[in-house]
Amino acid sequence: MIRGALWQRGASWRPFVFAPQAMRMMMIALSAIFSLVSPVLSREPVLSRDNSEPATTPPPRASGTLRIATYNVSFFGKAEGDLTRELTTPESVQPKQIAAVLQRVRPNILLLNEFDYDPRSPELFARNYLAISQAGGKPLRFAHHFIAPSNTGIPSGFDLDRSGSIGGGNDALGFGQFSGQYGLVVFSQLPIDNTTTRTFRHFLWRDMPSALLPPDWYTPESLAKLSLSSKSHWDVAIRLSRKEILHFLVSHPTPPGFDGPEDRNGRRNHDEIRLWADYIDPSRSDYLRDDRGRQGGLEAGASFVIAGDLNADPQDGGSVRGAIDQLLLHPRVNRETAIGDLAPRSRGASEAALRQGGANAAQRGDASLDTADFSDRGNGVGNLRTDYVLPSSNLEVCASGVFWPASTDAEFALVNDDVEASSDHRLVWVDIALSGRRCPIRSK
Ligand SMILES: [Ca+2]
Ligand SMILES: [Ca+2]
Ligand SMILES: [Ca+2]
Repeated sequence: MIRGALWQRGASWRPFVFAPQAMRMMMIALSAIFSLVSPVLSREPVLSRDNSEPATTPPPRASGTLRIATYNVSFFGKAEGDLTRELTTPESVQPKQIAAVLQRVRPNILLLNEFDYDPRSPELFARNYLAISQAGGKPLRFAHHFIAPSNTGIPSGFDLDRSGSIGGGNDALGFGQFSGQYGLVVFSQLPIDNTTTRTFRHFLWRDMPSALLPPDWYTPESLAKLSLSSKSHWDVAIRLSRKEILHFLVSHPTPPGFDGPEDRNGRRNHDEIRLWADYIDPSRSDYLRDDRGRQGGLEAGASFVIAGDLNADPQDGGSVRGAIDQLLLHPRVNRETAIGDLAPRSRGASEAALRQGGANAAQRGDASLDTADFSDRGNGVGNLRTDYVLPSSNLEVCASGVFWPASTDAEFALVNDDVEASSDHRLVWVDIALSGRRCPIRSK
């Protein structure tokens, strides 16, 4: 009954409607792959599926398009070096599951959030997990990556949370138990131009005009130290051709909770999102200064994709009202992908909200847009849309989706639900047409 209703809804919003024949072939192939070669699927997911439903695993991207993804992978350890040690062997369950998801979606450009900072870790993950077939997937290779330090866990030297003592995660420049916890990394199959790439780790919150700083909370001395970015903000310059750059604008603003009535984290989350809203607006970006001292933002006409776990849902959860609308309603952001027909969705998210109930039942947002499976009980906020891939309005978007399998899909074993298998977030992907190329014809 419920499945039927979901499919009715699903049929109207899928960006692609596949020919039933091709769809069936794909589902049959997928079933075969999963039943034959799948050590990670030993949890015996329910395999009986209605073959007319869209697959969680997206179709291969069309030629002349580029697939861009963001994924909060929850790769954080309890202490410095934990993740690096884990990635040194190819046997750890969580990275195997994450790599299995990535091998299904097969992005060309990828941001991972919550990836503890260590310059050695990206290569270890690439070599020991992505380059090895996981659950029947094809190995996935990225020739390039970008990683840089994060503010998380770096002591500020001030009592930022006003607990009465100095020390611990809440008094760090960004919340974290050790330096670089919850960092980020970008993987790319296209070259990264390191000279053009910019970072905004050191930019001070107080230096943002009309910053939303909590009134009477921070001392002037602490504000002279407190960065706006809780991790870092990077403009990673991806080289599409000799002349063309795609600016991959990545970040991971602090979650809006874990504070008091002063809402210092909610306010910082708002302004961390605002950094990109200002950066892409030449009339508002003059004040920005990157870590190498270069002033200003992105020139008009540049192509960009904003990506990351931005910790803000347009309708539900605890972020400052309008925080994410700074980007979703920004004139330079592709509106169809932000709030229109091409906003990334999944049938699995709708199904999860219904099945899990609790806080989800009282929410206002469209559950099919959710990207994070948060707690639904007690004070839990329920499932939210927190992860975004937002191309600029001058880019043509061909397709999009969220890798969120329904409980009846074979891929369900790859994601957290009642069992912690991989991450509490889901991968979000968007396909864009390369310049001079058009999207394949879409049927609606
Ligand atoms: Ca403190
Ligand atoms: Ca949930
Ligand atoms: Ca929701």
